[in-house]
Amino acid sequence: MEESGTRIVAVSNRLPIRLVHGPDGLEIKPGTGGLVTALAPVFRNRGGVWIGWSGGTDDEDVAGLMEPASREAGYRLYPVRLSADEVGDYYYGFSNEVIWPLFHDLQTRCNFKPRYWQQYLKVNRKFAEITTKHSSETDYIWVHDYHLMHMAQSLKELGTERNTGFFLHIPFPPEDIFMKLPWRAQILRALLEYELVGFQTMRDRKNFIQCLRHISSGIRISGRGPVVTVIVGDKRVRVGAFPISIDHDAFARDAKSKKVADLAWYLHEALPDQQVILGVDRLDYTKGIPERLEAFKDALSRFPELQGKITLVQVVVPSREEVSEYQMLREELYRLVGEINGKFTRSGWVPIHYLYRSLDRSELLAYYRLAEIAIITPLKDGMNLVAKEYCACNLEENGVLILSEFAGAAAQLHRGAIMVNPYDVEGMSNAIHQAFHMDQAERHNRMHRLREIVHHRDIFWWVNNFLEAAIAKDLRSFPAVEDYVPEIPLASN
Ligand code: GDG
Repeated sequence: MEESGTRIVAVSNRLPIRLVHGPDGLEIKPGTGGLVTALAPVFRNRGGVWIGWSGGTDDEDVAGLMEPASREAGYRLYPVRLSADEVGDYYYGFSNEVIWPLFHDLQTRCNFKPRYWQQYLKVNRKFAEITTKHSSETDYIWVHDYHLMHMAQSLKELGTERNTGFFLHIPFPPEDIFMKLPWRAQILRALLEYELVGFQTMRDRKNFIQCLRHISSGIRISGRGPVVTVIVGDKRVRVGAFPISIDHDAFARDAKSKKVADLAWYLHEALPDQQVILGVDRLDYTKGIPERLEAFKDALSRFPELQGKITLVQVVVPSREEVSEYQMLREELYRLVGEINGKFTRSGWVPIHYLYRSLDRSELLAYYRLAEIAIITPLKDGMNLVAKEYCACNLEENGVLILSEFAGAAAQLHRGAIMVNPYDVEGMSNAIHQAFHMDQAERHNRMHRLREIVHHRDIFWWVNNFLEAAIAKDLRSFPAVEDYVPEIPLASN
């Protein structure tokens, strides 16, 4: 490589961009989802590199789009090209039909096809080859998420010496669930090839260490606190809990802007004398959306004083729509919303406003600002950034957060939120009732507490903690440069 000194090379399944077919051919748009929200602001203008799949298939030539995209992003982007077969078996297959459901404790949804595993290995190797090409020995390779658990091992198999760290954005399951994975030993051994393995919560870290005991009887733990060293045979791996977060100040600042404030006022004016209860989720069966709609229906039935006084705004962002399970969920949601609105709607009041699309950032922030209650009830979630974003944008500190016990965010936010079991429809319905009637003083106390946590434990705190554990450095070693333009070497692909 042409530069010396440590650079951070992020590697994730997807680049932080989306390819969209526009009137003039392929166009580049910012990516969506938790990983991008969290990492993009940290990487901007700091001289780093991001390697990932562009989202298209082999036949689409995306290399030419990377230069403008890199300039726009403020770091270099290098695409990994995948064939349609690889996308089918590595991404939709192994990642999303095996690891995603299993790690969210939904093992009955898993499809353990052996050919998925073979493609997973092949694609991890492909990522390792491209990372080898675009990095040097002094770089720090920071691999993200469940699609790439095998990458450090693939790098070693290629003879590439790099300092590597891994962060798992989704939960790590308890041993009795993890052990169902036919490739459990290979995955655990592959994770031990990283120098540092990070999880969202202490519970995930505990589950991982518990699973390691199954492949080796002689494991030892040294150190205390969130990051410990695990010694398995001749391997020493640092293993830590690093709860991911958001750029709190950017959310709070943008929520305060006139544009968002005006939009929030305008949207709430259309719902006079209502408390708005807000749900925002990617279309996913882990997010507990049908159970939440059932709970809302139950609340309207058991607490009739809520009728005409509360409106659920449920935003569902389309995701993985090519997969039949996601199509079925989409249909189920339409059916449930139709049933509830059909039963309760009356002149001047529609109980559920259902938005099945992605909102632009201002609109999303306006909903965060105007909602008196947020209801975030995943069946299981690595962290859940929406919960933190809602708190950051609740400038008046009068909102109520209803939060699932099984979101990673619960470990930090449980004292200020109303905690619920997302499988307990009546319990969630009681929580809606409690939130609706909560007085201003209690709302303020709880929300103030929540906002303090999100403010102090923000995304910069998270990155610094990880880098500190990984390379004994923090972001001050990678200062952001105004108007930074990443150099794209010619023949970059
Ligand atoms: C994975 C883990 C973990 C949502 N709707 C819109 C929109 N969003 C943005 C939110 C938020 C992100 O998408 C969703 O993040 P989550 O954390 O809630 O969930 P996942 O996408 O499943 O993320 C998760 C995360 O990784 C990070 O480690 O927390 O547990 O599953 O940032 O704001 N953004 C826009 N319009 C929308 O309509 N612009």
